[in-house]
Amino acid sequence: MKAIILAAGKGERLRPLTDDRPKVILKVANKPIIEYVIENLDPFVDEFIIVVRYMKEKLINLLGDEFHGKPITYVEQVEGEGTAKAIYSVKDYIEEGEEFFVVNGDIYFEEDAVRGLLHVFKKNNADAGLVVKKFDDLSQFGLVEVDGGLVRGIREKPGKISGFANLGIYIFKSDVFRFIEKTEISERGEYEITDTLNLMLASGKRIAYYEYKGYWNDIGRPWNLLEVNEYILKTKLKHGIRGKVEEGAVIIPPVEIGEGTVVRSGSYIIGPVKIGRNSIIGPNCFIRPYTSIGDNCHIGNAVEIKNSIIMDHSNAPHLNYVGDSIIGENTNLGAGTITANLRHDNRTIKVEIKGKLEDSGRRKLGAIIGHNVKVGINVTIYPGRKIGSNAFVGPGVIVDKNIPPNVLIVV
Ligand code: TTP
Repeated sequence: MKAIILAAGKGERLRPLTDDRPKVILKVANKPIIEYVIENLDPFVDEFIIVVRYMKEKLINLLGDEFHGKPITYVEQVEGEGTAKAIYSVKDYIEEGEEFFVVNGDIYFEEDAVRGLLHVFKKNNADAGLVVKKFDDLSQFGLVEVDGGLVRGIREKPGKISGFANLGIYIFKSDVFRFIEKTEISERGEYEITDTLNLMLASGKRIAYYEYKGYWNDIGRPWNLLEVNEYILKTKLKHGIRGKVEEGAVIIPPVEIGEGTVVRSGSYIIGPVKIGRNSIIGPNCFIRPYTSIGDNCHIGNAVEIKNSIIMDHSNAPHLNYVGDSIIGENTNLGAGTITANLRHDNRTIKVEIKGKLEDSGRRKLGAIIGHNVKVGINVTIYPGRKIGSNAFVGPGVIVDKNIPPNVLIVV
């Protein structure tokens, strides 16, 4: 069976981290999001087809043309926006009557979701299938209405009600393309696969559903990266030191340290923490739980980091505090630069997403800094503020507003 992975989206809500790359290659716990998707589909499929468009070269260069000996084919999305258009792009790769999985490339889920879906699809002799999960607040999701083991309808963003959410994991047969051809553009200007599913239901097709009880996250907004990072480190991390730890460093498991990394004396690391290869940690730094630090990073003297993602080739080298923050690749924090991660009034932190303020629901959220950023000394970054990729922030700047990419900001 083939798995179609949708990875053509622009990932605008994840700016600045997607300024120069597709969101599915962003690393969580030091591994690209799409690799978790592929690994969890792997036991059930013998071929992967990835639908690409935005910054596709970066994704193709990263994954190459096979995974565990199974071929990966890249297909450019046909003109138009939306998941239905993305799926339609693979029409010529699917034979008449063939069954195939379709999965959003930007979600985190585990194998059981796919196993359960396949099971209910076969058992119900269905024409299509999807995975659902119960949530108390469906305002960000599609509500899947069910009855007698089958789906009866899907309603996008039904408001603050509880029910089954559509998780973006499907099985289709080749006749889905016929229904996509009849799918009309939605209010938000996209061709949506949920509209296609409603057309299928209206014509009497049987759509099975599997209720998944495991962990799932839709990595649409920056703080979702922190949530998934925390989940993976909490549940999957195995203690293992492949680098060098100097005498006088304290490591409280589980901590994974990659080859070539040196942890210098006086560093105090409380797991779960994951550190990649060839990084230099310390001397005298404090790394607290749920932190992922990539390859070739430098975390220096008197630096405290907690609950954060630091991507490859980035540095917090002197007197920094990084809390509940995401730092992109090849970014440097000047000495004394501090991220604030808590409001004095203790209210949840709002972040500007596509021009609108959205409540992250988090009391603690620090900075979201893009790739190739140079931050000067003694910069103070307010909670939930973003710094665009390739920006230069001069010394002493107080970042109380988002900084766009490719700019120079001085006091
Ligand atoms: P979304 O998260 O809805 O869209 P996006 O990835 O463009 O992100 P944003 O809204 O922040 O700009 O997409 C859900 C999944 O479908 C995701 O895996 C990307 C994929 N997708 C496509 O492949 N093609 C598309 O045209 C769209 C809109 C999404």
